[in-house]
Amino acid sequence: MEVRDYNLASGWFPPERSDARARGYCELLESGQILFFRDLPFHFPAGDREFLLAQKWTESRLHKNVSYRPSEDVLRGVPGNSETVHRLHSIMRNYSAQVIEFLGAFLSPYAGRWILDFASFRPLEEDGRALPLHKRNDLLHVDAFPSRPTRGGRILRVFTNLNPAKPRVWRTTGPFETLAGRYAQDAGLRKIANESFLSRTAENWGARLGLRAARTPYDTFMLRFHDYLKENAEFQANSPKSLLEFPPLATWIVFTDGVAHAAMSGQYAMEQTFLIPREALAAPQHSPYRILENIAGRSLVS
Ligand SMILES: O=C(O)CCC(=O)C(=O)O
Ligand SMILES: [Fe+2]
Repeated sequence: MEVRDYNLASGWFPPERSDARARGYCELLESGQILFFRDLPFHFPAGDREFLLAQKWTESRLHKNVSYRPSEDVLRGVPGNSETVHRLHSIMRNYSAQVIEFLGAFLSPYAGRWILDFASFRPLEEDGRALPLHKRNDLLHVDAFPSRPTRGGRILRVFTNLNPAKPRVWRTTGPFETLAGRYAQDAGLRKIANESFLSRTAENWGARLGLRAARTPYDTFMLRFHDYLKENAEFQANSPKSLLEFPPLATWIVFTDGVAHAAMSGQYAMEQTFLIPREALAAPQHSPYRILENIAGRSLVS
C-alpha cells in the first residue's frame, strides 16, 4: 500500500492539468493507492467547521453517523427539526457540492459518469466505540453497501479530517488480489458464483418490483466478504498492517472496496461517496470484480 502526497506548495492542483494526468490519478486509485492532500483541496468555511465541532454528539442520538443524500437533498441520522438541524443540513449540502465540484475536476474522467452516493459526518471518537461486530470500524474490511449494489462498479470515497488537533488513524493491509487469493474461497466465493439463476431471480424479486437495484453474484459476495473479514480473528490478528495517520484538515481519496481498511481512532470526519460504474473504470483489471472473476473462473456481474 502506498500513499501519494499531493501537498503542493502552490495548492492542490497539478501545474499542467490535463485529462491524461487525471486519468493517471484514476488508475493509481483503482490500483489501490490512496491519494492524500495535506491541505483542504476545496472550500470549507471555518465557521461551518467550528459549528460541527461545537455541537454535543452522542452515540444514542445518532444512527451511526449523520448522513446526507445529495441527489435527494435529504439529511438522516439526527433527530429533531431544530435550527441546529437546519444549519447542519445546509453545511452538509454545501460540503457535498464542494467535493463534487473538486472531484469532477481532479478526476475528470469519472465526472458525470458516477452515481452520487451519500455523504456523512462522523462526529464520534472511533477509539473504543461500542458497535456490533459487523458495524465496527476498527476491524479491517472492504466496503459493500447492502442497499446499493454496484454490479461490479466501484466505491470511491473522499474523507476529510475536521479535527483541528488530532489525526484520524487508519490501518490498511495488502492488495485486494492477495486478500482475495487467500480468503475469497473460504468466504464462499464458489458457492455464490455457482448459485442458480432461479435463486438469484427470487433474491431479486424486490428489484424486479422496482424496490431496489438487482444484486449480482459480485454484490452478494462483497457483502459476505465484508462480514467474513470482520469475523475472521486470524485475519485480523495476522494480516500485514500499515498504520496511516491523516493529520488535521487532511483529505484523502480511496477505493474502499479494494483497499481493506480500519479506522482506529479520530473524531470529526466528513466523507462523500461516489459509485463508479464498471464502464467508467480506467483500470478494470484491478477491480475486485475482475480479480474475483479470475479466481471463480466465471462472470460474476451478469
Ligand atoms: O470513518 C472512517 O474513517 C472509516 C470508517 C469505515 O471504514 C467506513 O465508514 O466504511
Ligand atoms: Fe469501511
